[in-house]
Amino acid sequence: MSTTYRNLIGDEWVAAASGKTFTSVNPANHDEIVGEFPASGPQDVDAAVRAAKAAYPAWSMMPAPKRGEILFRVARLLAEHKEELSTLMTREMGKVIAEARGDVQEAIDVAYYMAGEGRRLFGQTVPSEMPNKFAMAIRRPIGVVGIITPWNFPVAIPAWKLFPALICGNTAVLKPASDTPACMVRFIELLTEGGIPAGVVNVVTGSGAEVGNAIVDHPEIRVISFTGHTETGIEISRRAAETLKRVSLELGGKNPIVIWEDADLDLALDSVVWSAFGTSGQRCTAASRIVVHRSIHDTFVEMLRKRVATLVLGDGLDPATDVGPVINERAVEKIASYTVIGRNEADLVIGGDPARDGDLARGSFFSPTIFADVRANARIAQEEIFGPVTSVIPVDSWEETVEVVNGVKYGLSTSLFTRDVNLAFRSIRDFDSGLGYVNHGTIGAEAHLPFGGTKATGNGHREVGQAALDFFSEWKSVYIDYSGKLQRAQIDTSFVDQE
Ligand code: UN1
Repeated sequence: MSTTYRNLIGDEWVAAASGKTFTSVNPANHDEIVGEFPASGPQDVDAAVRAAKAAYPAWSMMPAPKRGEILFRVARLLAEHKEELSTLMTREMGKVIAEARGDVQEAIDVAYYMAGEGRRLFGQTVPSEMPNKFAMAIRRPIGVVGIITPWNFPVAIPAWKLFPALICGNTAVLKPASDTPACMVRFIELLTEGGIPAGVVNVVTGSGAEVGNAIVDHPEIRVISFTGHTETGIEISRRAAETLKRVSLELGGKNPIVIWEDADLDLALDSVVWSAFGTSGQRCTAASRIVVHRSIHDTFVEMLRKRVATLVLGDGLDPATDVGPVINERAVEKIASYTVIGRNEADLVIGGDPARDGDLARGSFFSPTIFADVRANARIAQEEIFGPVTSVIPVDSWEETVEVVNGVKYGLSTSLFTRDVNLAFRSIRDFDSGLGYVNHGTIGAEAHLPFGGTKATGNGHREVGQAALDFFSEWKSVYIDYSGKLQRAQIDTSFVDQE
């Protein structure tokens, strides 16, 4: 089943200069090796940057609507290969097949959206302060961008970053997470089949220390877009400052679903289970805190326990599976270390341990876990666990709710279940986050609105939607004076003075 994959540099698929390799394995079955990949280093990154630089003049000069036409073709090709890519994703990353299809669909959606931007890429035109003078701002491409992506959305997140970068006229060097390189390589193969010219997109697989750092340090790369751990993001920011790169960071979350006493509890239950245990809790937007009015705490915890007890763990390709594996054994250990902490901080309702029964012993599984009666400042309610673990936190008032929601270092996604329209609007105003939901869980952002968060979730940038165009283009303000004489801005104010 295992395949040998290579880096894409210019128009060639090549091994690492060192000849070294690493493998990726199926997290549901460690005996299944998905592929063997180049363990690349700075030399490979440098070759990729040179290829991206060489491709830049032609790609950036191609009219944007034409770049868009290529992206339309790419979108259609991704749609044709949706099932194949989704199956590969489940084998390599573990998420259940329905979710893998959603991941690929998100890439298709972004491809269509950004393809359409080829005919817009709107700039600004404004009236000038002076007579007989024209003023406008246009978008320009920046150059070679570096894209470093995580394993939890191995196709959607590369698409979020790459398609806006391409439509703006940039060329790219991508590094996938070491757990999911096959998804990236297959995705990029389809892009080249769709007609993205050689060198416009380059892929280098390998470790963060070897490949990631070389991308961040490379003087010819002007922009870095990264999704991953907060500590890594801070380190990237620091390193990238040396070469004055523009950096977009999409980092952690500790996302709350608030369930008010008037909420539709059945709806809230469905949404909590989906937001907390979908993707085995390995989403930046996962609901890892369930903030409930104390009057319904015990009722809701019991509803949740009963439902979670029915969830079936297993291989994501099996249609009976509700919850797939976590990404690897290191993740199992990290999650287990938090459930040890949690047992001392709160009531364990269900789960709490790695799942090793029968076939599950072949992979990296963790039982869906609920803690109840959790204090808002407990470690399990403050730190990102990135697994199928959620904490139910009781509150007594709306003021306390706002304090609890905002009382974490992250600010990605927040949600409120209520029938009270006034509270709904208050939550949008008062919850400090980049995504706000009402009567909907914390996951499920769409491709054409900005995605990102406040505080330690990032450094203020947003992905997808129009916001992504701002990140991947440079503004140029243009003034055309057709008065035929010297007009001094801010000095020749006679127009105003005459009044
Ligand atoms: C993530 O949470 O890591 O909003 C990305 C969602 C998806 C993307 C999530 N569209 O759940």
